[in-house]
Amino acid sequence: MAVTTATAATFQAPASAEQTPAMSKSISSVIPAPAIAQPDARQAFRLGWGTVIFTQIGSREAASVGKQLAEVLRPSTGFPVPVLPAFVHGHGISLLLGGADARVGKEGYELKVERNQILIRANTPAGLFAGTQTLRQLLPASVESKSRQKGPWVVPGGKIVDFPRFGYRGAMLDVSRHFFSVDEVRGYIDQISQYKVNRLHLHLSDDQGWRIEIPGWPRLTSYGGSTEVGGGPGGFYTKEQYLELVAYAKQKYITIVPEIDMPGHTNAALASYAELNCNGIAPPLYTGTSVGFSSLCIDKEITYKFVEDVIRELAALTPGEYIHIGGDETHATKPADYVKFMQRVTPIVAKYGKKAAGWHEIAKTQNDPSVLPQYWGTDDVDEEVVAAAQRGNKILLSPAHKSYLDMKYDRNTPLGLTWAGLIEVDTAYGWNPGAFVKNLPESSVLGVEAPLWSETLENSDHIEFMAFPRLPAIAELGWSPWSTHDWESFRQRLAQQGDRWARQNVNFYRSPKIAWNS
Ligand code: TNX
Repeated sequence: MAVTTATAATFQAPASAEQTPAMSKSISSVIPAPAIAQPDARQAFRLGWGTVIFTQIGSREAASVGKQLAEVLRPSTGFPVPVLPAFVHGHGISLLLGGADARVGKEGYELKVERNQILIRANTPAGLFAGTQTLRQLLPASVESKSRQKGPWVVPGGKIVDFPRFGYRGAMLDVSRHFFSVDEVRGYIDQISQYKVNRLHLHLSDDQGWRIEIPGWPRLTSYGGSTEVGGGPGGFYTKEQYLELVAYAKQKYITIVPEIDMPGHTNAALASYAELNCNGIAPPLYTGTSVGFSSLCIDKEITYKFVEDVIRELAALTPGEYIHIGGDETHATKPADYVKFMQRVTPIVAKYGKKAAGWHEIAKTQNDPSVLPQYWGTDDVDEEVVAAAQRGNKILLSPAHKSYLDMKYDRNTPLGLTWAGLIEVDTAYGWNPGAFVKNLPESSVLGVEAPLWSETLENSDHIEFMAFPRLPAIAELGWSPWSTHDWESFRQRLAQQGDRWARQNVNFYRSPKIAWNS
């Protein structure tokens, strides 16, 4: 077994094959770095008019993965790229279920690139999808163009056996501070799915806006969703729109994790329903960016009727196992009340068949080992999180000074905040989730998540500028084995993404740390 460190230099162009720009890259030149990659300089596959995508007979999902791949390939190559059930193996790209290396597990895949065929094998359609994302990156960047481009369309030869280090590889989008439309969220899903991210956490409520319809509480959205930071019109998702997002994400093997932040960060709800306030008076809507001034009323029974109605609905809309109940920055809730609230609310999540995730402050409120604290601290010490792990809880890592995509890159970054520091792409890449929090063993780490808070972000251009190139750095920390971790290798592989983003119209930040290829 050859474990490469995914350096760009390992590939030698074969004497017999045509020299093309694509040939300067190796089968390991992708993000996230593959677990195991063996370049084979004697092999290379060239896409042509006759290239067919063959998909596992009888699997609708394999067919859908094949179709999604064809939809990337057709506009730029101009080739017809039919997608057919795999009765025959010809000159083509085969997506097959079963028969893969045992190590690939549930989300991994095996990819073989030979002169006559490309073969992706996996145990699940999710694995096939992951394999096709690798394949995209092995083609020239121009394959990402929406219009016809000149080939040749050469894929470097060799074999990959690939599988994730962590099961939870997340991105978070704050759709409360500024609202993002269904199309804007879809766009982000398209982008993050290319880096094998498998969770999208949506921060659906905060002081500035409530963004998801809840039966029986119509003012949450009609009033509570009617504005955003800066006083713009805000918005919200109807149940149908939200389910559309869930289904769209599912096609790309991403599970949406919904968050309703409570008991703090609740001004939008408190403004919508006076009865949720201890004094019975609804505060005005809020369009500023302060935090920590609002709280649900811990001693009122209606609070728990409200919370249960919300959790019941979120659970019904959620195929995944987690509902995120927030719990951060509750400066307007007395510490004892916070504990009381969480101890009452986490069992409601269980009642509807889900597990509770929460910002890491939740760790101090209970002993339930199914709760998932999300660590967002700015250093590597947290005794309460470590104590929770010792009781059996899994921990999700989002250290703010490393993984917060809303922090500025440097002092001149036009968007973003600075409270957790300046985060250039080498800082985002430079930490080991398995050994980051002191005394928190890798076995207790469920995975990583890169949050994108939107106080300063208003549209997809803004989202993209903050997420790229840092999101791929966090995605690699979540997927690739630590043995592949190497800044030099990463920065070379990252440089090759620039042209891909340009072709996809992704408004990325041209970090001066990277020698971009376009
Ligand atoms: C802290 S991180 C928050 C958010 C802000 C974010 C801005 C966390 C759990 N809470 O309310 O949007 O900082 O970076």
